[in-house]
Order: sequence, then C-alpha cells, then structure tokens
Amino acid sequence: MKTSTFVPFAVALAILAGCQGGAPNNSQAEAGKRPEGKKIVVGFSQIGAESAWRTANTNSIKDEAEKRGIELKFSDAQGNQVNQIKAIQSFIDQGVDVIAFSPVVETGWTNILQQAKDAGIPVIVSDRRPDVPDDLYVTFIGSDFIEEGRRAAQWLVGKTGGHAVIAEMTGTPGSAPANDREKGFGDVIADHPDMKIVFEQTGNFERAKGKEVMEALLKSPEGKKINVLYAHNDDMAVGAVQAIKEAGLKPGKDIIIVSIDGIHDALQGIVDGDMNCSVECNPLLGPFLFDAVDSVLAGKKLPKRTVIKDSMFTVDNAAEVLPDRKY
Ligand code: GYE
Repeated sequence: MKTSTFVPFAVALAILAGCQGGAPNNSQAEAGKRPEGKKIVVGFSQIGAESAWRTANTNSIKDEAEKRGIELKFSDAQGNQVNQIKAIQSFIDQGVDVIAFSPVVETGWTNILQQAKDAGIPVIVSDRRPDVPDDLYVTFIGSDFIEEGRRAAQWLVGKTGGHAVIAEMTGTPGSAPANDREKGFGDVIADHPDMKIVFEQTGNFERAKGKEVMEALLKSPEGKKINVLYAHNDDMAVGAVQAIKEAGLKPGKDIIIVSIDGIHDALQGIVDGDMNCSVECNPLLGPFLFDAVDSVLAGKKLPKRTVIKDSMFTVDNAAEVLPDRKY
C-alpha cells in the first residue's frame, strides 16, 4: 500500500493565492548572475531537534541538497527564535542564493524577512507558517495543520461515539502546528456536547516532556477522569504511554491515544495496542524544497502555498506500513 504520497508540484493542492511567485523579488533569477559551474548556495534555518519528525525533516533536507550538488548552509536554532533570526541575518550577510526556514513560532519575522527581501534574496518557507505579509516569502510548503487536528477529532468521534473526557497535550506555545492542531480539533468536538477537554498543557513536542506532563496529570483529579489523550505530536504521546504504563494503567485501552506525525514509534505503539491513531504529517520535505529552489532561481512562478498530502494510521493499516517506516 502506498502510505504517504507526495503530490508533484504540477498537481499539488496549491492555493494560488495571488501566485506572485518569487520572480519579482528574486534578483538571482536573472540569467547569467551566477557564474557558470558555481554551486547554488542555500541557507536553511532549522528549528532544532525536538522530535523524530524534526530529525527526519533535517535528514531529508540534507540528503536532498547533497544529491543535487547544492551547497547547504544548515543552522540548528535549538528551539530558539533569536538563533533563527541570527542565522537568517548571517545568510543575508553571506549573500546566499536562497534562504529557507521553518519558523519555530508564528510571530516576529517581518523585520528579518523584509531585510532578506531588500537584499534581493528569495525566502522559501518550509513546514510552518510565519505570520507575515505574503510578499515577504516566495512560497510556503507544508502540511495543513488545522486539517490534521480535524482528522484526529473526527477519528475520535467515530471511536468513542461522541463521548470522551479528553486531555490535550499541546505543542510548542505560539507555533503554527500547536495553534492549528488545537483549532482544528476544537472546531470538530465543539459539535459534540459529550466530548470535553478537561486538561490542556504543553509538552513542547518533546518525548521526555510528554512523559513528565502525563505523570503529573495522572496524579491530579483530572487524571482520574480522562479516557482520551490527544497529543499534538507522536513523540509526546509515546512519552505519555510510558507514564500511563508506569501508573499501572493500559494505554490504548484505559486511555485512548490519538496523535499526529506518523513516526515509526507511533506505528509500533499502534501495532502493540498502546496507541490508537496517528494522523500523518510528512516530514520528507527535501525534494519539494529544492524543486522550489530550482524554480525560483530559474525565474519560474510558484504557488504561494503547496499543501503536502498526508495519510492516517490506525490498527487497520499500521502493521503494513511499519516495516518501511524510516523515521
Ligand atoms: O509535528 C512535530 C515537530 O512542525 C509539523 O514539529 C512540525 C511539527 C511536528 O516537532 O513533531
């Protein structure tokens, strides 16, 4: 079975919001600017290494750059926006051909992206959306996080018949996936009066934090009431599974677990009966990113938004997918 399908640009679910593309602010796109044979230089500012998703995303980007002979200046911000802004500043100072980044939080990017624009360096947004005017980046490639939250909730409605006492473990505060996965999920359960979120706390998208938060929750009065955990990513859910087991309960049964990403360890958890559903969010963005780099440097117009098409894993298909899951 085909599990995670990348949609080629030609048929991508692209929202052609204006379809301005990168050509207008892309001085490098003009033929002849880069000396013959000179490598394309791309600066990429990554968030950090908070999750298995992120590590797979980093590897995909590094592997694809190498495959294409592109010089990648890769910077790991260790979860800190200030470090990301510094990295982008240094890419501008070095005069790279293209800047790409995945913004840790949504706000606070307008100034630095305006500087990139003023320097004539096109910016490609990968994975998470920054809250900036459209003209400050060429294209945004990533999954639809609101839809992921909706799908998690819709699955849960089917599983529980619309009766659930839910703990929601949220991602990095202020990040697009935390904001959107909360919204999408909340919108769906709002139509179901017997589905209630009684606890909400961040686990920062980290496995160890997920375990810690669940340990504390299970000791509190709310912890005795819940029968569902909705985690904004699989790593936090995997950490929570550990805490649930240590508390003498059965994850996947006493507490139904639905989360997002579709990493190997979550598929394993589903196969083992410890977890119930993982909505896929595909991290393998490298090929998309460097197709976009090529297009922008060739002066081609790009859609403002490319949505990556994702799948969903439950007991019905996890075993089939697991052997090939690389991350
Ligand atoms: O779900 C989570 C990661 O931005 C989609 O970030 C990404 C999220 C992913 O840390 O595991």
